[in-house]
Amino acid sequence: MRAMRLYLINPSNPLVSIVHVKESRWNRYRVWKPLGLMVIAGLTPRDWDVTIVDENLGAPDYPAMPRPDLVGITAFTSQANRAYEVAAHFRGLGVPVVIGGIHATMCLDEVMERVDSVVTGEAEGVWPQVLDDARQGRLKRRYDGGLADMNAVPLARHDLLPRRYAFGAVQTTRGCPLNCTFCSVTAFNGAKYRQRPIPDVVREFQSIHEKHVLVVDDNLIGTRPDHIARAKDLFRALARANLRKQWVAQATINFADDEELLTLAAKAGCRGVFIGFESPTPEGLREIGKKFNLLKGRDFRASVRRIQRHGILVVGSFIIGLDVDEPGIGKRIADAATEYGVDNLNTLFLTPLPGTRLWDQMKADDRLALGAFPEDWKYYTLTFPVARYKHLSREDIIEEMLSCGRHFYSLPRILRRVWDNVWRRRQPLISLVGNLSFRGNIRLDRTAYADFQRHLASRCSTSAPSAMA
Ligand code: B12
Ligand code: SF4
Repeated sequence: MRAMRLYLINPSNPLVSIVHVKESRWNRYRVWKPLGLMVIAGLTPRDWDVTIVDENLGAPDYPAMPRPDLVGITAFTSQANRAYEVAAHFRGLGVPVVIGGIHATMCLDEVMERVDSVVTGEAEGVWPQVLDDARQGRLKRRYDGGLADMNAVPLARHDLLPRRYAFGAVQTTRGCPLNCTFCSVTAFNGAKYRQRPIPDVVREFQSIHEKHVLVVDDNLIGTRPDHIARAKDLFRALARANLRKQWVAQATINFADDEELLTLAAKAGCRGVFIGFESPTPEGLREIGKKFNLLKGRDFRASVRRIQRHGILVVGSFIIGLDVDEPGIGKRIADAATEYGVDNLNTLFLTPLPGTRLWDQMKADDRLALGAFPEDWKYYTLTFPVARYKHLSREDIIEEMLSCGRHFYSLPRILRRVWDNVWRRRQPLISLVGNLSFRGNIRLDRTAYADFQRHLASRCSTSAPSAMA
């Protein structure tokens, strides 16, 4: 049997500033590996000749590449347009195209019209069948992987990507019970927190050549005591394996509540954590359903300090554009993040993503300001105001976002943070790089917003009001 050739493609989204590596060299540290495709490659029998194409590293010359027998495309919502362009190119050559991932799952009908076959949900349970069917020329229109058995998650093929990334990537758990209104994770990966066997995770870490690794889990430590116990076991195993890796992860603020957990995480190589604070006000937290942050008596500053004392940097994430947000919210977020003492701040526009509770609500209330799909999906990056916000017009909310960046990333505030890290011997260099990278992006964001506004002005549909109030 001749080897079948498979291309697995991660489409770019030209509007996402984090992929503009050329404009800002700091952005090298913010381009991450397409782990989903590396897992699909890990599920693919070795008699297939697999190439992973990450368009974030530069547009490939597809016509100059050998003709594949099958193309698999992944896509977040924001990548859907480019995914369709790539699909059209290969279908034009008579090559069957399969698409999978979150957008395909949430917007099945739209996707079905543009590809030969769709895999919804997690692919572990169905991908071997897809390949067999493709080999026999009898691909079905749809396969549904549902939720995978975590024992069936293969080692991702870390060997298939070039060594140009700053970070490797690994996943240890899936699913989240918290189901925040704006987030797709519970809808896609389920409410049950599922964990991979620890030996698999250690082996996968060992196969990653980068020194720095992103643990992509949405919440590495989970929510319940048994989840925390598992996280501790994982950290002990990673420390025992003596990997000499430094990694960053996402967690909820309860990471700070257990000294033993923090000690073990640091010993295992944890150097940074992304924490979703989401809103500086209890009303905001209630609006989006982030119950964990509402815990009575929670002192965010003390929690952040406790994490940092273990040599772990904290990146705080906030959302702008909630119904409770009024003019002044940008500065308010910057001040709250400064008061909490986070090392970096990442603020995003409230964005209704398909499949979320927020999407259902905003769609029902006719609050999608950019609703010409699939064309408009490229703006669903959380870096453009795509909805109608209650108290902020489009111009207002952009100004609030810029004001937030200006306040948090003012040079005096950056220097104070970096000095604090020098003083406490806490990775001052990484802190400086991170702060300058975010500061550098403010200029790019300003240009992107101007283009966005021009684009909307040139569209007749912009006659609709841009804010509710
Ligand atoms: C790591 C990550 C990133 C990395 C991206 C790395 C990369 N290129 O993949 C970074 C930080 C760059 C990133 C950026 C963004 N992200 Co992000 N990200 C994640 C995160 C936390 C993990 C993704 C991951 O690696 N999962 C592990 C792999 C194994 O799972 P998977 O990709 O889902 O793949 C499985 C299936 O989907 C399926 N599958 C996937 N692709 C394919 C392809 C084929 C052919 C087949 C058959 C099957 C298949 O099989 C795989 C195995 O089961 C997810 C949350 C999550 N739980 O998924 C959010 C998530 C995907 N991100 C999200 C968003 C919104 C974004 C941004 C738009 C905004 C932002 N700033 O966060 C940007 C946009 C980037 C862009 N290019 O346009 C949303 C997407 C929602 C949506 N509808 O699109 C998610 C779900 C988070 C959320 N809170 O809702 N992200
Ligand atoms: S935002 Fe975080 S805590 Fe909330 S549902 Fe998504 S993954 Fe879970």
